[in-house]
Amino acid sequence: MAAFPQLVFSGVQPTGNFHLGNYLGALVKFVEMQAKYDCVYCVVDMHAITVPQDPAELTMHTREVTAAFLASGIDPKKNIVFNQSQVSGHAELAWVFNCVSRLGWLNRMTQFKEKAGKDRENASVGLYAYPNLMAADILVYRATHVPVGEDQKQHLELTRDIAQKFNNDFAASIERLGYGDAFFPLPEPIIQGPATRVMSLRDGSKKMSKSDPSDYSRINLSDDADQIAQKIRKAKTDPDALPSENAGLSGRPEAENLVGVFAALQGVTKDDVLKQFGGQNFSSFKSALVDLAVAKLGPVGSEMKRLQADHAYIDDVLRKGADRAREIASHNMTAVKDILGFVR
Ligand code: AQP
Repeated sequence: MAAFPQLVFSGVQPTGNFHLGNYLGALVKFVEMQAKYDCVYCVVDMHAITVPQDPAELTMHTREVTAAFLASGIDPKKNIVFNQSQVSGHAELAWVFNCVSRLGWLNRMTQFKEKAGKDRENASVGLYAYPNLMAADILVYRATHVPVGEDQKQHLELTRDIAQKFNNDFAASIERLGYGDAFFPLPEPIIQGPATRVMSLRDGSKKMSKSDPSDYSRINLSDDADQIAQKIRKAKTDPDALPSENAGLSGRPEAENLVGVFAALQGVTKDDVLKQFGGQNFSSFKSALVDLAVAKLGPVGSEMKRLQADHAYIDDVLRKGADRAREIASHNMTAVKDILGFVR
C-alpha cells in the first residue's frame, strides 16, 4: 500500500459531563501526540445530535470541550482545533461512506446496541450510521493515527474496513487518477497506557460515562477539590488490602480501576503503583489518590472554566481551526468526487 504522511485525528463529543475517562483515555494522549505528529482535534457536534440535544446546551458544551482541549495543553496554533459542523466535508464523505459501508457491518456495532437499548425502533438513523460519520471524520483528512479509548476500538476497525472497501471498489479509478493502489490509509488506533478504559466509581464492570445518571460514578473535569475528594472517598472498593503485583488485581475490578487511574495520573505503570502501595488498605491509598487527582485535575479544571467563559476567544479558535481543516478536507473531497466520477 502507498505510504501516507503521518497525521493524527481524533474527536470528542460536546455532550456535557466531560469526565476523567475522556481526559485519560483521550485528552492526555492528544497532548502527548502533538510533540510527534501533525494533529487534527475535533469537537464532534454532528455526532452529538444523534441523540436529542438542547441547542443552548450544545453551544455551551462545544465551548466546554474546546476549553478542555486547550486547558489540557493542546496548542491550537500547532494543531488544528475546530468543531465538525463548520467543515462540510465530514457530512459529504459520510454520505459516500453510507453507500460503501454494509448493513451487516453496522449491525455488529455494540455501541449502537448499548445506546439504542430496548427501544431500537425509536433510535435515530444517525445513531445507527454514526460509525460511518466517524470513518468520514478520520478519512476526510486521510489521517493515519487515531488516539482513542478502548470503547472506540470497534469503530476504528470499521473505519479500516470502509477505507479498504473504498480502495478496492474504486481501484481502477484511483490508479488512473495517479493515487497508486490506495486513496485512503488504513488508520491505526492508538490505545495504550494504564487507563484506556476508566470504569465507573460505583461499579467496576461499567465504563465511566457521561450519561450515567449518578454523578458519583465519575469525576468531571469541572469538579472542584471537595467534589473530587468526596467521589474518590465514596468510590466502591473491596475489603482486601492492595496486592503487591498486577496479577493480584484480577477479579477485583474496582481496585484495578483505581490503581489504573493513579498510574495514569502519575504517568507510571500499575506495577509501579503496587510497589508503592501493595499491602496497604484502601483508606490510605484513597487519600494519596485524592491528593494526586486534585493536584493534576484542579489546575486543568480551573483553566477550563476561565477559558470557557471567554466565548469570543473560544469561537475564534474554532473558526480559525475550521478554516485550516476545510482546506485539507475540500482538497480530499475533490479527489473523492473525481474517483467516484461526479462531474464538478
Ligand atoms: N471510560 C472511559 N475510559 C477511557 N476513555 C474513554 N472515553 C470515553 N469514555 C472513556 C474516550 O473519550 C473520548 C471521547 O469520547 P466521546 O466524546 O465520543 O464520548 P463518549 O465515548 O460518548 O463518552 P461517554 O462518557 O462514553 O458517553 P456516553 O455516556 O454517551 O456513552 C473517546 O476517545 C473515548 O474513547
